[in-house]
Amino acid sequence: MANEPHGGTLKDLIARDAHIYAQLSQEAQSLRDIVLTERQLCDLELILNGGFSPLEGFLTERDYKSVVDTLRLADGTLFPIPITLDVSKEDIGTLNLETGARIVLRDPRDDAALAILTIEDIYQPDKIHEAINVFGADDPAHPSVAYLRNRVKDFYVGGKVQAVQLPTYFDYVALRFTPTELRTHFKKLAWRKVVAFQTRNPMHRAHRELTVRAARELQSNILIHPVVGLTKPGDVDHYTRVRVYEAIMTKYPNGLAHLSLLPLAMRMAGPREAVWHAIIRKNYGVTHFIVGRDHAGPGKNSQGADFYGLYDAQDLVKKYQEELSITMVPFRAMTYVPSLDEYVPEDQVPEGVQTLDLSGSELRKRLQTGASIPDWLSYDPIVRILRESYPPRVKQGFVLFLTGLYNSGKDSIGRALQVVLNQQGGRSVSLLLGETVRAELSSELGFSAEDRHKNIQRIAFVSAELTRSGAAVIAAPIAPYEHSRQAARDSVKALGGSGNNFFLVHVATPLEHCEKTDRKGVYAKARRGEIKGFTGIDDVYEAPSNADITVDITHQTVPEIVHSIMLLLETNGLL
Ligand code: PPS
Repeated sequence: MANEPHGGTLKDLIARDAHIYAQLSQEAQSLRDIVLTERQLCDLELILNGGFSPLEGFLTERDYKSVVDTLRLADGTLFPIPITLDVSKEDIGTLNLETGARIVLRDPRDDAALAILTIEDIYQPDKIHEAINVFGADDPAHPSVAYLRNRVKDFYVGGKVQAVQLPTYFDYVALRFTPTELRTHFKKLAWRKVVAFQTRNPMHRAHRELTVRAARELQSNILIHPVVGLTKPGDVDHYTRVRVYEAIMTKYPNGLAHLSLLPLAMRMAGPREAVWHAIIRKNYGVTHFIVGRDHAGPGKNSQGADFYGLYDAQDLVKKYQEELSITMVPFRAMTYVPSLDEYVPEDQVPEGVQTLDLSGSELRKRLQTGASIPDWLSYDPIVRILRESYPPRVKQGFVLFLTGLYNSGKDSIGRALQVVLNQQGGRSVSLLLGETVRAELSSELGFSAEDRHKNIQRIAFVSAELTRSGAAVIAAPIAPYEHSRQAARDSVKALGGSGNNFFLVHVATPLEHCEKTDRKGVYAKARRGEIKGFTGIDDVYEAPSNADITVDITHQTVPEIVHSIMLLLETNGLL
């Protein structure tokens, strides 16, 4: 039988309000609205589906203060994380927010009306106090403290919500179960004991062994319950992770385990978060919950120390074990013992026996270099999925951004590079010459400072998109301004590859040579004033201060230049 919900009743607001659906959606059309942030959307979904039972809305000031100070709602129910709806002072004015007002909460992705909130109060939180109490320190190295400081608006709106509908998803829909659906599923399969495994990372063999070991000890079934809402910045994206989870499910004995996705916005609040996770799992009908080492840990603080002790989360859950009425299954880190071909909790490894470990950063490095990943660590299909999403450097896209004066030789170098890279193979090669871009993308732009900047940002946008798809991009505009080139570098960097994928090549051929060899007579026209604001003549060219390589066709041949650029790519692991 599924576990009791937290507080005694599952607050499935969708089911509760289904009979007034037509009335609520009609009313929603005439109310003012708040378009939710991504995090508020995750929170609202779990309020609506009962995952946050006994909450029926966003915390009022009384509940908020009580949760922050005592880990309990004002009525004494354990609830360790404040679930709040933040708005700005301007929002309060323009939306006319006041006690008693009804307001629609909308999905930011499709504007769908999800719920109607009746405002009970509007209050100004003490964010520093919240940071210290909930996260342990007002330290912006903690992702949720940074979020609180930079993203959370200054006022909170408290009140209950009525449900219109759950957010619509297009990804992994069949794997998204609400608490009610999961409870029905457990009932159908006659699962009486279920141990849940929370994760925000790809799963490997250690996780499979850990969960099976727990099931064996408890004689239970397993719920793999990964977070697909918001996790720690820099985590593996959820698309990749879910493919990994689907692959690992095939490694469990048939009928032992079930995979369901949790649309939670994590706070990385360590011990408090572990208690919160336990409450959520209880609401999903789970009876046992695995808490491992450094559960929901945010990493290092600004002094380089851990925010929480490695087993603090286990201690706090233990403290509330009785009233949580979900049994914690504490786990030590697992380590591989080759002589047993088995993973064993680190505190149970027999004395003197050889063990093997491979750190997360070593695994990332091996993915990056394409080096082999041992069988004892993972499974082939999982490694394949990760390699697909995180291709090694030799498969990643990059941009060679050639900047220089008109007729500096950058077009000839660009064309030669295209041929050499095509000969090398392995990537599609795109050449974006200044004149091509001007004709195809920027035909309405002129040569004012503003238009030149716009032109470069268009090149940057296209280059970043191509790079993301693994192409080699050679761009060769004049690009006379440092800030435009820097913005282009930033656009490509924002893709977050595993190394540098943007190379600024300064074609520093002196103006005198560019002018002397200008067969088309463009410089001559500029000198005569027939072209105004011509780069190098009566408009500025800011020489790059941070070029990755500087070349000059008065000193080097085109093949020599191409060779030096290819060596730069090789040094960066791209060839
Ligand atoms: S920029 O500054 O990066 O946007 O310039 P770019 O897109 O590379 O364009 C260079 C081509 O435009 C012709 N042209 C000018 N260049 C510089 N300054 C002025 N005022 C100007 N007016 C026209 C220049 O001759 C290059 O032409 P192509 O077609 O490449 O020969």
